[in-house]
Amino acid sequence: MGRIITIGEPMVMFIANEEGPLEEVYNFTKALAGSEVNVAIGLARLGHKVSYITHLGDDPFGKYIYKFLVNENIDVSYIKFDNEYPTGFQLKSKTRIGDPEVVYFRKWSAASHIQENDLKEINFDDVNHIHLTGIPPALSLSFRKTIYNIVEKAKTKNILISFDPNIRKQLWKSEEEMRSILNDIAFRCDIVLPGYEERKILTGYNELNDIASFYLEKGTKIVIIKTGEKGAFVKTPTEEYTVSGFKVEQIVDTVGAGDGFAVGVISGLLENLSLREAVKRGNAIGARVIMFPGDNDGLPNRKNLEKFIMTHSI
Ligand code: CKP
Ligand code: MG
Repeated sequence: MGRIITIGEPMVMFIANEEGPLEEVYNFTKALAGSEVNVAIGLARLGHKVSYITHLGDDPFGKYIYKFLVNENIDVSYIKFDNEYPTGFQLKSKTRIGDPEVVYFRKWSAASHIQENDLKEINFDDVNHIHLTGIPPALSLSFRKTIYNIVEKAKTKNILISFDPNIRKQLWKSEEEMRSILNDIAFRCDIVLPGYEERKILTGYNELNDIASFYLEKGTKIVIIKTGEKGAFVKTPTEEYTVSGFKVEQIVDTVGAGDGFAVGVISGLLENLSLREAVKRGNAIGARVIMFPGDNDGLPNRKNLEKFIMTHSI
């Protein structure tokens, strides 16, 4: 099945137990957040070998995250503890309508101090897939350079790279900078996975076909646009189609759906499923994730994935 590498910033997350503005909430549940770490967890639960690269503060948050990842069977040998900078954290509100409010406390975090030098120790020899997102390039210049460096390394070794632009406007200096960096990285990657809300901001286009062509014309090989409950739209230089979504009885929390989707696509491709079947699995995992309050607690093991596909197909 091969080995996967992903890199990012994990955070402790406090999920509000009560609805309403975050400043009025008294009770929170502690959990783990971070787009790339969610993907690592999902892939490991399906039995894949995943190495996760990050820096953690030498503090209780960092230790909690480290233990969480060890328990999930993720390779933590490239994780470094930093005794100068802390582990970041975030708050997430509880809501019945739309997306929850997310507030970060991550400026100057240990992970934002990741630098190109950190890649020197990494063994890329048996790596088949690298998954990246648009969050690390927003966190610091050194992390941005590290992402460019990993893309270059992957290219010289013919490793497939997937990229989820994951727009987080509050982390960028300007929308213009965000757009140009995220698209520049996307053009260098093999698979790009934009979200429905992200499409217009990144490409200026509204139509799925135009958005996909925007990336394909610049070198991306596969574009998969997530379209929420409608499923996903896929375009490659030779074909284009829609893959329908899954039934969701009750939306509990929308965060993490995109990461669940990436888990399905990546694991499917590594297991030699057709692209269509891999996207179908992505839709299933994304749908399951939003039925849970945390960002990764809905990521299934193999048995739960099979069960979900059987019971929730439309
Ligand atoms: O796009 P998604 O809802 O799948 O991403 C969720 C993650 O890393 C979440 O866990 C959060 O901590 C973050 O994205 C972020 O930095 O916003
Ligand atoms: Mg996303």
